[in-house]
Amino acid sequence: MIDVAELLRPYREVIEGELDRACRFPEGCPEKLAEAIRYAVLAPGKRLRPALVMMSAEACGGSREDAFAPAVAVEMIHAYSLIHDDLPAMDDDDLRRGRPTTHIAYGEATAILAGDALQSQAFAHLYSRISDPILASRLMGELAIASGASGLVGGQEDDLAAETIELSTFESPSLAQKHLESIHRRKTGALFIACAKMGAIAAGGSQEQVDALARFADAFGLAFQITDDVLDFTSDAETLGKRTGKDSGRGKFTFPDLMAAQRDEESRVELGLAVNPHDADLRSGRSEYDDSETTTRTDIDV
Ligand code: GRG
Repeated sequence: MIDVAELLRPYREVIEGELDRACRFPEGCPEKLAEAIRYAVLAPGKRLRPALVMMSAEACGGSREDAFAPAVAVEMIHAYSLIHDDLPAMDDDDLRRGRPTTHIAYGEATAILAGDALQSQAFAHLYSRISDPILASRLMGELAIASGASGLVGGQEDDLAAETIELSTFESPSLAQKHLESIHRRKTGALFIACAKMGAIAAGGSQEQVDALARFADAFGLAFQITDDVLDFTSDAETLGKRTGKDSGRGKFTFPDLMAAQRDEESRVELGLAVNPHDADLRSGRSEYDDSETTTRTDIDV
């Protein structure tokens, strides 16, 4: 089996040096804000997204160095999203990466501002590090679209709304699955896709290579989120009865909950109790995604 931590280690080490240098701000940045930014960015993370940028560059015949600027920029966007996600108005979490969240350590206002600053810094970093203006604008475009209203931010908005959605609101489990996948494709997947594309673009990869890596990252992002949901589910199961909104951060609209609902529906079909028009799909075990270009069967056993 591949030791993922070991695979990521050299990428993590190199990018942490780059992140450290990128988060030393010139005069004008108040000390407390700079400290909060460094606290959030340099906290021990897996650096999965920067690694994906660098690996994609290498897959297209480039070097890790070619990908440093977009790798730093995407980790800045990721760090901002984590700071804001942890705020009381969102997931209201006290711990992140094994230590107090940024708003607990520096106060809510400074945490919001640290996230805001990181968003701009990501683009400032690309602007200042990439001398070819066409390359810089392509990279900035990919990152802006992925992190914007129809990507990360839109996915987060729908994810927050989903906390109060009952699965029974949907006409069928397959429609619920479609909505859940759409949330994850934007909230988590869009940034992974941007990583793969930016790495390929930075290395001068062909459009075919960019597209192929984007398809890989799309599937990877969804698999990552399903795994995250399953880990949440199993850790909640361990603390049976102690799950609260604040602890879990999510309602019952997750892949494990959805799979359980689908299984219930299948049992009803087998017993001849279901009257749902989507029952035919359930009987044949097909989801609506089976025919799409980016097939994403997700009937994992949990
Ligand atoms: C606030 C606009 C905005 C978006 C927030 C990041 C995010 C969107 C939500 C975080 C909630 C969460 C746990 C989502 C699951 C996927 C995810 C982004 C996990 C954290 O990423 P890792 O595991 O974290 O790569 P590290 O700490 O290793 O960088």
